[in-house]
Amino acid sequence: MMSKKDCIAMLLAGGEGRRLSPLTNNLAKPAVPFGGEYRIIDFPLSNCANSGIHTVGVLTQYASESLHTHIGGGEPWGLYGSDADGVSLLAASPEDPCGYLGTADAIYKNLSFIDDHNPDDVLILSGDHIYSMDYRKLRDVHTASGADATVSVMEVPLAEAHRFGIVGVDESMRIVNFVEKPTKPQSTLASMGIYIFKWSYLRKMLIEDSENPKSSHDFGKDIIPHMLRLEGKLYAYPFEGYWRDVGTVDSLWEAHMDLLEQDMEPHLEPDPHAWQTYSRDQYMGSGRSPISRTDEHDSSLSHWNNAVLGDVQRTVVFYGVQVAEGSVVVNSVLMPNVKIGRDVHVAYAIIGEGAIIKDGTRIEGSIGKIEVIAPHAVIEGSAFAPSTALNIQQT
Ligand code: ADQ
Ligand code: ADP
Repeated sequence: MMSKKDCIAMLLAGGEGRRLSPLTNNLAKPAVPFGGEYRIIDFPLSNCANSGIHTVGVLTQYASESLHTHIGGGEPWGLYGSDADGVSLLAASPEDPCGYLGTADAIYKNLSFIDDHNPDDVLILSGDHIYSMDYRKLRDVHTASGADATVSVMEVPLAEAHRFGIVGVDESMRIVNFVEKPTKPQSTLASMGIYIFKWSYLRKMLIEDSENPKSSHDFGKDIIPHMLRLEGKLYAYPFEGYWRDVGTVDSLWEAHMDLLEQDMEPHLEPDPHAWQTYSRDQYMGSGRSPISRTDEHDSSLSHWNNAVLGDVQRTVVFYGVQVAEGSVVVNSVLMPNVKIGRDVHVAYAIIGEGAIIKDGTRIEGSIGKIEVIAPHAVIEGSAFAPSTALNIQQT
């Protein structure tokens, strides 16, 4: 056994990401590009680094190579070093035909990894959230209340509440009820899917869950409701910063548009000097400047090494992007190395990494129905019609 740890993090990154399709056709959801120079998983990994959590297990399964390549030895986040510290990639065993059955099963199948570190507490994180959070504050509240588990929560719009686990609390913030993704939500206080558990308690819950043939082995569907049935000490921690689950195309687009709102409160990185978001591309010294707001194009974010000759407005432009003359791009996201020809019109769309949009193409989505172009697709035609009607060649 290695030396005893106060707290380690387990980062769930194995979901298939069907709701982000086609961006996740060959890519794990946490490896999807975000914000001009990052991948989604850079946010929880940077939060660990900034919160002094140096031992992180990353549970991968679907399209795991894309994540393994990105994370490597954890160097960009400073999460490397001795055997006891750093990032460990914990892929579902290829010999196991079932793989990780659910989020709780993924942790259960790595009991011995956690036991080796012998932590007091285990932080369970998701690979598809954009936020900056100091996990030390969550842990302080968890320790002070003596809880078995503490769930980070925040208010969400009523129209979105059905996408989340919805919690009810008493005046001491103890959780008294929890419904996973209710069809008719009774409240708007949502679980962020970020939990801290006493390891001795979680260990017991996971073993019980593994023995239950009716369980789907998921934290939201099974573990949290089971804890409440057993009257476990489950508390809520109200988070007040910026946080978004970007598991759907619309929420991924909205989080990009949030980046363009300079005055929005709360903002993603309140103090960029105190809180750094790290990424492999920066670490590799790609020669790219940090993302910056372009003056001439109203409220767009862009890298200097793009060739943007067309009119690009309210759009996040990743590196290596080309937009030829006569083209208009508004309210959109152009992922790395997108090439847009002449006289193209793009609105309310996410254009996947390396896609080629030929001269004269029109791609137009709307709020609530964002158009998505698959990575490396070659597109010509009109997207007033559904995207399936486009002439799409996969390269
Ligand atoms: P969801 O977001 O639906 O709800 P889900 O996407 O299933 O949760 O899982 C969260 C994370 O676990 C994702 O990063 C995903 O990639 C990963 N994951 C999924 N299945 C996995 C598996 N078999 N092995 C490894 N990793 C896996 C959860 C909670 C809700 C809460 C929302 C907040 O269940 O209660 O409101 O998060 O976003
Ligand atoms: P995805 O659902 O995009 O494939 P994950 O693989 O991470 O992403 O799985 C998330 C969980 O949410 C799965 O258990 C899936 O069954 C469930 N789910 C899928 N679509 C929806 C939806 N529209 N609303 C709520 N939950 C969903």
